[in-house]
Amino acid sequence: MNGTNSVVKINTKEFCQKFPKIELHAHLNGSLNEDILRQLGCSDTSIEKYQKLTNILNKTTRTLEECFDLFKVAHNATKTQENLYLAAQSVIRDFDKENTIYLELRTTPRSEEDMSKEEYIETVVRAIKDCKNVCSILVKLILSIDRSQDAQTARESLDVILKMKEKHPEIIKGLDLSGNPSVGNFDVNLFEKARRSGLKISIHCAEVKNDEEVKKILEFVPDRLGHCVFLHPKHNGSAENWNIYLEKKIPIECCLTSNITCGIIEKYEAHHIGELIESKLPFSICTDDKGVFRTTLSNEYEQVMKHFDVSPKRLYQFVCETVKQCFASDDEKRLLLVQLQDYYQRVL
Ligand code: 6MZ
Repeated sequence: MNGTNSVVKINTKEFCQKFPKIELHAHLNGSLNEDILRQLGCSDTSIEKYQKLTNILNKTTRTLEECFDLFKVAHNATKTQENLYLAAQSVIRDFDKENTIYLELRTTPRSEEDMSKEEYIETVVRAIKDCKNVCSILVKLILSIDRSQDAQTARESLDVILKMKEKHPEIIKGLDLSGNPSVGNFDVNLFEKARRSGLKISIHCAEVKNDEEVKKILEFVPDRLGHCVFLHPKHNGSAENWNIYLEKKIPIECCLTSNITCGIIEKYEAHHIGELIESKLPFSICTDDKGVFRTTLSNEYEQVMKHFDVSPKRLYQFVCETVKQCFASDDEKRLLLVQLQDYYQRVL
């Protein structure tokens, strides 16, 4: 496959498997597959429940509530520090095995009977640090605020997150707003405080149609946005919000299989990543919840190549652009680019 005008046919699946990939939007508990859940001691009955629930995702009509019910199974399996540690490590290893060179893992700190929110974060940080001994992937952590939390709980969560960020500034890089998009709202004050404290911000945006909230989020200008399904006017977004977006050009984390499986986009070809590619707007290709939606990062890259006629060289250019959107340090970004360039010279 040497030369830019190469006409040699490639096996897209294999190519995407080997390609050095970047993942910017992966929820820890949503990334757990059935094998990991079994290893964590999930009983056959709860695995069956998980399978039954994931089957819901194959129905043509399903509600977002049904999709969000799935996370409860994983949450039950990660209630102890020991299981949470194993879960985080296995997710990192999965991404490493499929040649992901950089991962921003995100998770919502929970307090459980035997684990405080602080211990939750400490456990995930430990898993990330320990993975350095066995994996070559670079991993950073984004902590999430669940939008269904009441204001007081969200403020308390942020205080814990900021305290832990002071302790592990080389790992904890960002704050995310996630959770069922039909519940709760975006509290700008909370995110302004986080930004002042040096955290980068990524916010789930326009996963359901809610023009008023989308406007508030865009005017806050987060570092990145998740999903943005109902943002482009072609996808029922308001013209006003699209114009604000065009001024800011905030990178969008695109999760194709997730959006299709949740029933908010009909098929891959209809995904708004098509408009982003066409208008040269910044984006990244991500999995969201590879366990729940039964996907891999290689598969997401493959679907983009197949459905949007993306050549290997174009994919390489997209991923180099994605490096700029990472919450890593400038030195780390330079190293990621070197890894990509090295791959380009050897293979493309
Ligand atoms: C919004 C989502 C999500 O944090 O327990 N989450 N929030 N939209 C989505 N699209 C489908 N997918 C996952 O991982 C699971 C949690 O991530 C959020 C939800 O709050 C879910 O409970 P953690 O590791």
